[in-house]
Amino acid sequence: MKITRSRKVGITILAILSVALLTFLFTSSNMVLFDSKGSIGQAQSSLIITSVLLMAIIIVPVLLMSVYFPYKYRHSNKDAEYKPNWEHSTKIEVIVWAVPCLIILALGWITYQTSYSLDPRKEIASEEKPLTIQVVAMNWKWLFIYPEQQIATVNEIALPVNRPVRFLVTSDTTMNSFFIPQLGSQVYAMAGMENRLHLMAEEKGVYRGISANYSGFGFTNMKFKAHAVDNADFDQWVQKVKASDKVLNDSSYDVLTANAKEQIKTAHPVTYFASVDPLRFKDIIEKHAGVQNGL
Ligand SMILES: [Cu+2]
Repeated sequence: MKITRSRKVGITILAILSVALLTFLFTSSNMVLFDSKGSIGQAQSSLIITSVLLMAIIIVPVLLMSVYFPYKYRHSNKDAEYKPNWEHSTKIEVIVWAVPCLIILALGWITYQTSYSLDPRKEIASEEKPLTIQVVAMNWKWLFIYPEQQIATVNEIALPVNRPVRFLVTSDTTMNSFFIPQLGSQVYAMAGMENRLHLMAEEKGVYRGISANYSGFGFTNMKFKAHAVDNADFDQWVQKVKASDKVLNDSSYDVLTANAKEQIKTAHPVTYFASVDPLRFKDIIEKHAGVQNGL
């Protein structure tokens, strides 16, 4: 078969476009997963890179050969060796079995190690005592309770840098996923149960928080900001929240549950609650506990 000239031009353009797209994707500053500001996130991005490079040991030569061999042994190339009866090469067999086996062993070992070392439930080793933040996914906003500080917020958190944070995550609605991409792992927020996630910010900054699991009409408004600040600024932020004239009690919680439809159009504004009942988080989980047990 002869490749027509116009087809050649088409293939060339396609190749150039793909390379351009890849270059754009890899240089765009929006690759937050590879621009991690947290200890967990850094370990995860290097895990992704290591795995891709390991797999590239096979993929890259195969891609090159799949272009090179058809080209070299094309019908019109009279110089290429022609061996219609050739059927076995021990050398090739050894390479095509040994290399992938070694790669799978390496990948398996790395995955085995990191599924323990990066377990979201595992506490981050640090001299600082972890800060606890209880996270509640609601329709369609995030409620955060700081049990030690006795405060609560909607759609905003602050956390001290270089201090581990223990997130206790649940949902008062359908399943969501709590995710601050620049700090690391996401974890599911599910009604009737508490999931745990340990993260630590290592650099000051404002990080985007999202739900990574589609949860209905107002999903797009389930966004929050995580402010990683130094200790003094964190205390100041707590004081700012404590100065609010709102408190989180049964009636204000009911308002949060009831105004869900408004969040289909607009995001719930950042809200501070100066106090919160200590058992609020437990009550939210227990409200749904029967559902989990199939009752
Ligand atoms: Cu689950």
